[in-house]
Amino acid sequence: MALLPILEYPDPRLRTKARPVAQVDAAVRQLIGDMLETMYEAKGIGLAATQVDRHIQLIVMDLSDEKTAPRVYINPVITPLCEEKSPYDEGCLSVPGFYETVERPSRVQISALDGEGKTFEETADGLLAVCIQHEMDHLSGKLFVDYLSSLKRERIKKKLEKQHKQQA
Ligand code: QAP
Ligand code: CO
Repeated sequence: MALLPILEYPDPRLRTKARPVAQVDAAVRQLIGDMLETMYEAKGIGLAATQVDRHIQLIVMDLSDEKTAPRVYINPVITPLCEEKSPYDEGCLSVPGFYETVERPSRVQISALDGEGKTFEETADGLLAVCIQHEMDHLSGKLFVDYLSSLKRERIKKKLEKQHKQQA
């Protein structure tokens, strides 16, 4: 297993649209392991392949307190199950240090392949519903900052660009 570098906003590679996974083979399984390790090390609860510059439809997540419940979603499809939206203070490993409220449908149906390539379905609400929608946005090149006012988004962009320059 290996730690992978995480792309940070406003890196244009975060705007790439992910392709579907054709086959859950050894290379995909390797990437799943590396992404889980990377997510745990960064103290994240969710990570999309886009964030580690791999443009395939793959998401890893672990919402458990003890970090003992890894979840894998390949080629996920979601359908909202209600009109009602709920607010949540979201963050992102690609937008470190910033948290803002985003509203999304409160209940969704998820259909995906698991880490073995087997189809599964589940109904999500609460944090799982927020997280799967946030991570699926990454697969289509979208970030939570896109839901904010342009003023807030520009402020975040400038602060991160400044940090990146100081790191370089
Ligand atoms: C997406 O986000 C998410 O700024 C996953 O300094 C977030 O794992 C879904 C993180 C909230 C639902 C609700 C962010 C770690 C982790 C930071 C994350 C940071 C360190 C974010
Ligand atoms: Co994110």
